[in-house]
Amino acid sequence: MSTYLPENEMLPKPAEAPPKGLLEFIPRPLQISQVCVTPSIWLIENLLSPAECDHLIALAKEKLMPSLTVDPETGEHIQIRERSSSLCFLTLNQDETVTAIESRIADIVRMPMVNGEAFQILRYQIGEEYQPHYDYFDPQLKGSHKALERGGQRVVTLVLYLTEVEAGGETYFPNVDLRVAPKQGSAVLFYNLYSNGELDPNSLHASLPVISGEKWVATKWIREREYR
Ligand code: PD2
Ligand code: ZN
Repeated sequence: MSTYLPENEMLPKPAEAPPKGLLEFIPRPLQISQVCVTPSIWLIENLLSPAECDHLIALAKEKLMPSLTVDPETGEHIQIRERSSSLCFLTLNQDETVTAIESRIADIVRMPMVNGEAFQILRYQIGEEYQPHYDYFDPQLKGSHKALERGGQRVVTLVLYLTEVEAGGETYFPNVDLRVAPKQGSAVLFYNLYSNGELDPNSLHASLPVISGEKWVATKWIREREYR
């Protein structure tokens, strides 16, 4: 149930485009704009307050570990050379602030909060990156079956920028040569599937190496169904 949008704007259709323009969200206005049609990429400015960004970083700071990814062969979480950051998994509804952010995101994407995976908080230091990859699970690969059993595909990805980065660290979509520069409190949202449910190969994306400074983000993946 929305705490932010009027009832008649709450039409929870999976993979529907988020509402465009200025939304009078509580506690502050958000600006949502589409920056690419295929793949469907959206920029959300002012999604988090500076205090919320700092809070997410503080929750993760002491518990960082090398970043893991899902092994396409086995479905297990493994460390790979292509992803050289550190991460911390939060839990769903970990505290009031996390729940408020999760609820805000569910309102924007018009999908149930229970379809969301818990936040991953990532820290990239100088030279660290995530090379081009897909967030969806390729059903042809054996390891994807285990990942898909729980909630189905990752329909939507949100990367929430928790800090500014002095240089580098952009989120990059190589097939459309689009870069999104981190800005504290903003997020990039993109669909990994077309609205008919087919995988969108143009959703290929990367986190470019940090050149100067440090990059902190929170990622949120939203599944087709309840993630439990
Ligand atoms: O940190 C990013 O910008 C980023 C970009 C692409 C993170 C991910 N993918 C991810 O964690 O999947
Ligand atoms: Zn990704």
